Amino acid sequence: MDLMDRDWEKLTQEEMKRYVEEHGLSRIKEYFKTKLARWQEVEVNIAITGDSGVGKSSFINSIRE
Ligand SMILES: Nc1nc2c(ncn2[C@@H]2O[C@H](COP(=O)(O)OP(=O)(O)O)[C@@H](O)[C@H]2O)c(=O)[nH]1
Ligand SMILES: [Mg+2]
Repeated sequence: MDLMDRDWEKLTQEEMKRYVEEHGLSRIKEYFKTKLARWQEVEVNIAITGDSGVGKSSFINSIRE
């Protein structure tokens, strides 16, 4: 486990503790539901590089909604 994992774990523990203190243990399911859905809101920038004709445009077109 590297330092970043530890930091993240500590932050998560503190956040969970705060949530339980505020909302009670019975609402913990909501906490995880919200927490696990957060990845959907994260903005991700992707760069595609490569030689001409290797399929960059096709790849970009296929992953676009
Ligand atoms: N066999 C194969 N051909 C592909 C694939 N992706 C793209 N191509 C073909 O490779 C050619 C070049 O693709 P393109 O997306 O224009 O490449 P770009 O120059 O990197 O943008 C096109 O004729 C595509 O149909 C693939 O995954 N497999
Ligand atoms: Mg292209």
